[in-house]
Amino acid sequence: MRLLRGLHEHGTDHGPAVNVNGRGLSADRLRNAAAAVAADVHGSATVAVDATPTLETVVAVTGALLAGSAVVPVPADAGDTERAHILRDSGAGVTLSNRPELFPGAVPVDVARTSGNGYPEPAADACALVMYTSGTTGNPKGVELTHGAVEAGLDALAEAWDWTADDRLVHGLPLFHVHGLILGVLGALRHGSPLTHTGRPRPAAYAAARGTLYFGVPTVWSRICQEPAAARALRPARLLVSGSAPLPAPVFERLFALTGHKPVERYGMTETLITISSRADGERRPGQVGVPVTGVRTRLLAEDGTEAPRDGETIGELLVKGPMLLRRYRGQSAESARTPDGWFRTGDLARIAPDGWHRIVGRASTDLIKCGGYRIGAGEVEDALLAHPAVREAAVIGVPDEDLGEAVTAFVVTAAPVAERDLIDFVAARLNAHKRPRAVHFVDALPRNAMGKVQKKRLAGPMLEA
Ligand code: MCA
Ligand code: AMP
Repeated sequence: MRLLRGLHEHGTDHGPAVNVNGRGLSADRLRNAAAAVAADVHGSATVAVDATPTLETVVAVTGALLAGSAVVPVPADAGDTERAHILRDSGAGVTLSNRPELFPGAVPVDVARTSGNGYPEPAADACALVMYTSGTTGNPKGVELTHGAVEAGLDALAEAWDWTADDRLVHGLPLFHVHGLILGVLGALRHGSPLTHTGRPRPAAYAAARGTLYFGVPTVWSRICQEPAAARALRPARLLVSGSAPLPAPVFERLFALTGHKPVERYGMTETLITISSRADGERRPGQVGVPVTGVRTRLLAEDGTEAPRDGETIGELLVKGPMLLRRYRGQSAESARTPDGWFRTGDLARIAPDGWHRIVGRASTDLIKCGGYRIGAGEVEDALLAHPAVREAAVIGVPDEDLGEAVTAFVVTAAPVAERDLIDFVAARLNAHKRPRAVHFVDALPRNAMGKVQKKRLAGPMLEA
């Protein structure tokens, strides 16, 4: 298939095409195992995949794509409410999982099975993936990405990063988001570069993997810098890439000092894939995310809706346009995902310098939190807390955190005594572990304005210190 063309060009003599947490498959065996999955799911428009960090997930996703189905990765640690929402909202007809206790009736995945069946090539405008991601309020939304969009997004990165079949890609990111799954697995299969997925993104595992191209979120790079021996083992690599959240300038500098590499930083969203990046053959600047990748144009909108100047000073909302944008949100019209002339409003605040370099300076809304590179909606966590019988009111914010970027932090007014630990576990069990608050503060009342709306800015200051 076009999307995974590197997998089909791979011969048998290249060693494992994919290795996840110590278990590998050659390209031939991956093709055959995926074809067996494709035979199981063929005819299902939408297929959910229990996206654990395993070889089974790679085979399941590849197989469902071969069959022409749209793949819905379900977070490996999804709690009951989140799992049920994704399965219902996506309309998935089949789920691929080896955990029937979580997914009753799921079709199991066996990487040792083989089939030689072939399937017709999906159209470029057919949906390849539906990626669930948080908004400021309500349940996560399904972002529909077509085959054409994913191909364009991955090819733009190959161009910017000189990413070829000669690279050996290493990362240990979750297989249910754009970064770990689309860039980190489908990118390797499209560009034909062997992949080592380390199971978890631990510094020692990155060091041992001996890749040429490494992906990480800022928390991963910061933890690698805290283990200098692991960081130094990355010196022979070709390119270290950071994304999903802002890379703090001190981490950039420390990584350079330890590894000899200035990391490439790139910016993107689930809805747009990666739109801005520094380049393998170009400069890298701490605190800046580079220039638009092939096919992408950007705009800055001032608060009054006029075009903001590209003077490196003026801050505006960033808009992006390009062939890798989402088709629509699941269940919504295509128009609701774009401006009438095709731009996507990112909700990120940026500056653009006269030389075209972009700097992301924050988000327009404080209600989207980035914790360890995960996008977490404050409203979703508040709803989960309010479902606990002891919680009367809840407000959630992101508090700056050296390790995680922002830490999900909750303020609650309770109707009955409850332990902080119980509330944290309650959210982890309903939504997922990474959305759990890292701290819960018990307060007598939430600060509200005259309209009754919670004033979150006041939570971040004095109430946190108290
Ligand atoms: C802890 N754990 C719990 C609880 N407390 N489980 C249940 N209930 C609890 N109360 C478990 C967790 O499940 C986990 O288990 C372990 O304890 C550690 O949890 P945590 O502290 O959350 O993990 P961490 O070690 O701090 O994780 C840091 C991390 C992680 C590895 C950097 O945040 C991460 O993988 N981030 C990547 C996010 C990402 O890929 N975002 C891309 C979005 P166990 O370890 O066994 O699971 S795509 C995107 O943003 C765009 C397109 C882009 O630009 O890329
Ligand atoms: P997600 O939908 O999980 O893909 O999160 C997208 C958001 O992550 C963007 O809207 C940004 O706020 C943030 N983000 C991604 N990459 C970067 C980066 N390099 N610098 C700053 N923020 C980033």
